[in-house]
Amino acid sequence: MRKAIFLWLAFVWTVGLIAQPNYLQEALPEHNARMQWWRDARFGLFIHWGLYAVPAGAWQGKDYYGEWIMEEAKIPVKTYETFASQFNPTRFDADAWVQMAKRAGMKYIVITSKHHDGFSLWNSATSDYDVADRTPFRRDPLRELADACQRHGLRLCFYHSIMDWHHPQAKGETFAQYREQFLKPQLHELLTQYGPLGVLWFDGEWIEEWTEEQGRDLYQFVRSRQPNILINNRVGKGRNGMQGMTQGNAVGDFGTPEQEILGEKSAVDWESCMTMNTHWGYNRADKNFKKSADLLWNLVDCAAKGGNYLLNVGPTAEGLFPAESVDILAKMGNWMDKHGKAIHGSRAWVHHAEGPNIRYTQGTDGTVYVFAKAAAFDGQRRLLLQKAIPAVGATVLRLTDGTKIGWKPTREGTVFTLPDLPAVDDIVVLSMQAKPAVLADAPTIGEGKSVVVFAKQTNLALHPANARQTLRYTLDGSTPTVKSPRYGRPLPLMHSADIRVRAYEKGKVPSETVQARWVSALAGIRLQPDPAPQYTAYGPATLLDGQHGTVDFQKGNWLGFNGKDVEAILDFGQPKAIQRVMATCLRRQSSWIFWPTALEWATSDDGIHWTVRTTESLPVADPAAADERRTFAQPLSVTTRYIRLRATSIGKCPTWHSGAGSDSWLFIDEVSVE
Ligand code: FHN
Repeated sequence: MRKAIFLWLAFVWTVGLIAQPNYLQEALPEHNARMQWWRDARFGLFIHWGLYAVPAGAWQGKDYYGEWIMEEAKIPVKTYETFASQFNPTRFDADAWVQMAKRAGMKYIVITSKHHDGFSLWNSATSDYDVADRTPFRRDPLRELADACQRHGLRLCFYHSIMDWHHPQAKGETFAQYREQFLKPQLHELLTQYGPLGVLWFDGEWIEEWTEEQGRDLYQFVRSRQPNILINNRVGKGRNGMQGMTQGNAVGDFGTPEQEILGEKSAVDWESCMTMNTHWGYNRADKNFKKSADLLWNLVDCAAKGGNYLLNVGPTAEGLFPAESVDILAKMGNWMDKHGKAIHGSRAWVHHAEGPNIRYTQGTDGTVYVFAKAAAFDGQRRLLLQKAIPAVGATVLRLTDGTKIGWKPTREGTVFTLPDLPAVDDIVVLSMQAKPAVLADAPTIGEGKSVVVFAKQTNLALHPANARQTLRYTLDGSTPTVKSPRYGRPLPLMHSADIRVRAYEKGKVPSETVQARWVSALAGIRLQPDPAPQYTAYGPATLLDGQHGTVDFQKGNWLGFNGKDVEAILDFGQPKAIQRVMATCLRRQSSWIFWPTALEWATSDDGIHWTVRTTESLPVADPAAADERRTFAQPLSVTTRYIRLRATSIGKCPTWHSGAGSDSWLFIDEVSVE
């Protein structure tokens, strides 16, 4: 009899394994159905909560840590574990948290079930390093959140770290045991005991023990327990760094840009996650909170580009949202109360933007929504749109109060007139039935390069997309209008120019503005290695274009190198007397960008035989270092035809850093001489 039962169970288990669908081969209709709620949601709350809230960012006289405090402050495991006895969030109220999120217009909550520190924020049967066994709190906050989300109609999701600093087997040769005997059993608990989950949001996948293959296996594992759950692209190894989008056919249902928003619209699902201040976990000293108006614009920008916005709160060890976060959520909710229908359920429209201050979305009923910052208006009450053409007789409404908005077609586009001036932080939203304007095709500047370096003088040729076009241009970086100079024949250039060109064509809206920077430089440049694909700006000429990148490094104008030294050779074409050499580098450690350890300058008359003239050692990276762009200058009185700069990268992120052991970044711009 026993044998028969065993054979039956073995048969059932085997059939179960064989019968498991391959969730990686999901048909598009099924995939779209599964993504639907998430695409409609557009807006979610991220919560980083755990033992790190006890020190609240402060340790041994420094107060700049966050959820990485154990690693960055090198707190021994046994010492860190003592935080558990101090974790007693008696003021935790799951309903209050969920209602604040709901009131803000958020549709899902992603909370850290386990962050890198290995502490489980639920009553885990797999580990006693959890909130139920190690803290005076003893309750199960994830259970209470699951119930509260059920009551208030939000989706509960879990952030779960693959990397684990606490589990003794979670590295090296024993990693497989950690994965099979700890990571998966814990996920099984979360997937079978807290009801239907919206998303499993993996993180910490960058460790060398983790592979794409293990990610695909884990994806199947999770989906086999909750077939309708969504899983981000950090389950595997396909994430493109902080830019977050999936490379190749790597596993995961959506991309995860972090602390940044895609520059363009994407037809691929993606979600930008961001902090309200500068820390994910609670930091008592961090009062650097963003304005609610800016966070709302981030949400609008994400929705316009077809993405979601996951905005983070780091609760205190008492179980409270910081007062600033409560205030921000309330202010965002006030705006979402009136304008949420332009976000929730929306999708990207044919045109997602019109300049920096106007965005578009489209509702499922076809309604076009226009989001306009106060800066989009002409200082009066008028707004000019070129990319949306209201249907004849269309009623245009301002969502704030349902006011009907007057509009009229003009040669430049459609002019909308508000009854009153928008306030400086307003985001005005108009709804209308409209069709996308047909833009004139964009012209080309020269050979289409966005930066051109020329010596002394050159001719600037502008090319229309077709013979019906008239080109209007500027050379000072301003946006061309019908009143700007009309292009006729190649323009002689003796100085650097910020070129902007628009094409005008009868029956069409003027083209997008095409721009390029033509630099009258003293030198040609050779660079090795090539910069990383995502940080090539305008190629090597970027180093000579006279424009410095900023700390907000995604805005281009930096050349980024991942884990590599850099060599740049300037050729003046003939011997040149110089006095000083300079190079500008970026430090932004939260994005794994560090200054080089040294800058070496050499000269040569033939580009083959070099004389090292000077070597400058740069400040050593340390956790307290603030973001900074700095130009490093060295006196160098010499007459030479060639200058060579060698920048030595730190190579790997330092041991105290969140990316410890991973390739660091070296960002460089503006190699110049005087
Ligand atoms: O190391 C984590 C960090 O602590 C935080 O959780 C962010 C949020 O997505 N993810 C990792 C850094 O990329």
